[in-house]
Amino acid sequence: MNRVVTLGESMGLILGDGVGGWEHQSQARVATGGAEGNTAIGLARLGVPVTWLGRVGDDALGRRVVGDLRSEGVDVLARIDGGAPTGLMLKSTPRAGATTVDYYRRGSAGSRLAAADLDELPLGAGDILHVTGVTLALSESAREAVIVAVDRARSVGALVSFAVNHRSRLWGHAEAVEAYAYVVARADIVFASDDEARMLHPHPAPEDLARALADAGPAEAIVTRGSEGAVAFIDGERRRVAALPITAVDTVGAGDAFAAGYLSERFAGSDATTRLNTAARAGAYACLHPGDWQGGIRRSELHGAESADPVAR
Ligand code: KDG
Repeated sequence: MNRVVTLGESMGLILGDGVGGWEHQSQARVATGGAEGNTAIGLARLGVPVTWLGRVGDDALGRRVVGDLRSEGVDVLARIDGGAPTGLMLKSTPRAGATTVDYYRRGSAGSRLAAADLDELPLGAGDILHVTGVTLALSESAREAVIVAVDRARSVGALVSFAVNHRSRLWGHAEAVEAYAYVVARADIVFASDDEARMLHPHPAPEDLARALADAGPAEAIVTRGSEGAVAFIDGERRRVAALPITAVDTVGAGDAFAAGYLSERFAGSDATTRLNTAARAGAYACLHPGDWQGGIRRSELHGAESADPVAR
C-alpha cells in the first residue's frame, strides 16, 4: 500500500497557560510538537497511511513523543539515541494575541538524525516523501539525511514534497537559501509562506511567487498568505484559495496542517481545487487550538458528518 513518509525532529512542547512571559507563569501543559510529526498526524487524521522517522532520547519526553504520534495513528520508526536528550520547545503568550516559541534543542537526539538512520525507510514508487527546512537546519547530519532521502525518493519513483518552514533562530539566511534552493529544484510539491518564497525569489508580485517557485522545478508550488489564503501554480495553472473566516487561537502548526490537507488529497488523486480547499480547511482548524496539531481536522469533519463544525463553509 502506498503511503506518505516523513522524517524530522519531534519534541516535548510546554504550553504556558494564560497570558504572560515564563517569569509570570505558574501553570503549563505538556504536549509534543515538531513540523513533520504535526503533518504526519494531520495526514493520519485524514485517513492517509503515514510513517514518521526520527530520533528521540532514551527519556520520558522521547516516550511521550512516540506515544503521541502512535496514538494518532502514525506509523513510527523511532531511533532511540541514548547519547542525547529529546528536544524541548516552550510556547507562551507574553501578550494577548502574540505567541512566542523558545527552543531547547541544540544537540538534541532529534538533531542527531543521520543518513544511516534511513536504512529501513519505507519508500517505493507512488509514495510521497515529505521533508521540511527545519530538518535541513538542525545539523549537518540531519541535512545530509534529508538530501539522501530526497535522492532515494526520486530514484524509486516517489514524489518529493518540501515545506520550506524557515526557522531563523536555527541557522543563517545565506546557508538556508542555498539548501532550500537545492531541495526545491528536486521537489515535485513545494509549500512556502509568502516570506519564505521571497527568500528564494525576492522580486515577484504576490500572485507570481508560486510561479517563480515552480520555475525552479516543482510541478506544484503553493504559497500560503495567512488570512489572505494561498496562491498556487499547479501543473502550469495559476490557482488561488481563500482563507476560512476564523478567530485564531494560535497559528503555530497551521502550515503543517495545510500541507497535510493538501497532501491527503494529492494522495487520493483529487483535483487541484479539492487539494487547495482541503488544505485551507485543515490549516484553519489547526488555528482553533493552542496545541500544534490537536485541532487538526478529521476526515469525518471534512465531509460535514460531525455537527459541531467550528468553521463556516
Ligand atoms: O510548524 C510548527 C513547528 O514550529 C513546531 O511544531 C516545532 O518543528 C518545530 C519548529 O522547529 O519550530
